[in-house]
Amino acid sequence: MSNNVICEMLGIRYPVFQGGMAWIADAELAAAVSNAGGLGLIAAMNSNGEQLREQIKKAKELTDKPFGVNLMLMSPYIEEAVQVVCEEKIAIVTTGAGNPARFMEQLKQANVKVICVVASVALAIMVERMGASAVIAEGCESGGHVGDTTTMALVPQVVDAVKIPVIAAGGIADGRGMAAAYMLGAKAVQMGTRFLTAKECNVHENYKKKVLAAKDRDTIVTGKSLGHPVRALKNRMTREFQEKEASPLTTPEELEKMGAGALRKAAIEGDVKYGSCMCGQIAGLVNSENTCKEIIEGICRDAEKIMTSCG
Ligand code: TUI
Repeated sequence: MSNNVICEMLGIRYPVFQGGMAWIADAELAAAVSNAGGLGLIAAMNSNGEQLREQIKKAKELTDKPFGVNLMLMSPYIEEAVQVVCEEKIAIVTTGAGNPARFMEQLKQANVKVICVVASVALAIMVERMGASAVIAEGCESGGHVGDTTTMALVPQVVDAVKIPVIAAGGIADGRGMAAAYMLGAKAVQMGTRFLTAKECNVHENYKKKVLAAKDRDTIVTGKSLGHPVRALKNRMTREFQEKEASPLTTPEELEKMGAGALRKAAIEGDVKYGSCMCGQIAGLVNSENTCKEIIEGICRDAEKIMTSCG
């Protein structure tokens, strides 16, 4: 992808970001994506300051290509994570699940390029003013914490509202999705679900198998009543959560307790019945386990082919 504004800004070969999936996006996955020419990201969510530093050190050993850290703004360790990112001279950070305002100064001072995940035009405009280098417009097709606007509707509206480059996320897993994102004005794509089944992804085998077997209507959003809606594969956990959420007898504390630790349970322990298998709506399209190199090269090749034949 020559002359791509995101590739030039970040020093990467292909305009493909790997989502910062909590409990899943570790140094090995990030390095594999970066070695394949995309932008790998370590999820800071998993770890406190020292654990994050360890992951960063490991990624530096595994790749000499640029990689980044994803800061989950609701994380209890967020302050430590920002500090470690600055100390370790990480060049690129993505932020998600909130407004990054209180960390922008510190990150910019440390020369970190900040790329914010936004689910609305208003936040895109706000982070551009605060000095974000780009925004990731993430539609509600995504897995995990979601907003309420689709990728198809969100991306062109964000593109029109800001001057910084826009990366599209949510519902993209192949060359057709990438080409569609370009048509909407995005300059790059971010994928989570597709990399969840990558050979180099260390997520528990049960979780991977469940994603590979998933069909189009197999995900559901729960947690709206708590103010943090989460998309995951339907299972015992989401059904019970849904029932409890619909009952006037359930307190928010009870629901929070059900959700706490559920992602770890699925991703690390492999409990795909009672754990939370966060996953995007595009899972039905993800049917094979591939290396990060195969995924990235395949998608970029297919997107180019489609766009050339469009004329
Ligand atoms: O952050 C994500 N996806 C995530 S975070 C996560 S960890 C988690 N675990 C349990 C419960 C909740 C979270 C799993 N998946 N994606 C990026 C993203 N950011 N999607 C939507 C947003 C977003 C939403 C609102 C960004 C900003 C925002 O702004 C609100 C505000 O304060 O203006």
